[in-house]
Amino acid sequence: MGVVNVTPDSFSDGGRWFEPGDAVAHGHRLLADGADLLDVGGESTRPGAARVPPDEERRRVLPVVRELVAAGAVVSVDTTRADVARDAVAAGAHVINDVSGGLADPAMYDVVAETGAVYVAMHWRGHADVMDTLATYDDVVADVRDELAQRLAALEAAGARPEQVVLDPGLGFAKPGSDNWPLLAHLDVLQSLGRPVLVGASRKRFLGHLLAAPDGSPAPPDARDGATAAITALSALGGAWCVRVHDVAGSADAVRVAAAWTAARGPRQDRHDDQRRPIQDGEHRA
Ligand code: PMM
Repeated sequence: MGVVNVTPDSFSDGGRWFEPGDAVAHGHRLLADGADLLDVGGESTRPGAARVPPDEERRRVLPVVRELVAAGAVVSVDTTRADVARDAVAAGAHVINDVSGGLADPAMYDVVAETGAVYVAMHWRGHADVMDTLATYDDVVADVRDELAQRLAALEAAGARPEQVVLDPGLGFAKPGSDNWPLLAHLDVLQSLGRPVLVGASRKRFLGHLLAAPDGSPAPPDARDGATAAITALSALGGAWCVRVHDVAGSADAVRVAAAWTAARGPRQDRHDDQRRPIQDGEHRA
């Protein structure tokens, strides 16, 4: 999933594709780089960000969704607002990507049920202005799993089909740096809920801290793409359904590496078994 942020203030690429024409051109570049899905968002979720009025969010995302869909792209809309999600699906979006998992807008699950769109339910505890104060966990992996299980149950209660739902641990959302690694290392725990998992690690703060300079200053967002691609490879090996990234080319390569790696494991095991089997009469072994 390639990120198309139509915002003036997203943390890593704010303002670069704020004009609809620039956003559409960026979407085309991401498709050429190997994206299967384009995620169009009009509201920054960076820590501390203020909310965008609904009409402004609509004005930002709908023309871009419409144009990319018309060009044949599979598009998701990154929104926490039910009305924006409904309008984006009417404009051709296939996926609703809701970083609040439905907690920001009580009408969201009705839109999911009524449209039948794929719905990404991300783990979330509060809007960007307060999320850093809500980051207390007993066991971050078990707590995120349990809170996502509640979202899944609430979606079903609202009439959505479980097959519509993709789950996301919400890396960096109400999660300090150290809490992100156990979530990545235990994707299987989220997968135990029976739904595909999406990973959104791209260029996030915890990678800036991992790659900090000797004086402790975090690596800037655009210096985090190598680490992002490494997480893509590991997520693919861990069974993730999708990664949401800014630099699609690096992650598409990482997915190819993971696929080649996985493909090489099975036959090698067979060959070992084959080598251990006693030679039969008339058999030649390489
Ligand atoms: N992260 C951001 C925005 N949208 N959606 C999902 N499903 N998962 C995420 O982790 C996620 C998201 C924040 O990153 P950005 O400001 O670069 O878009």
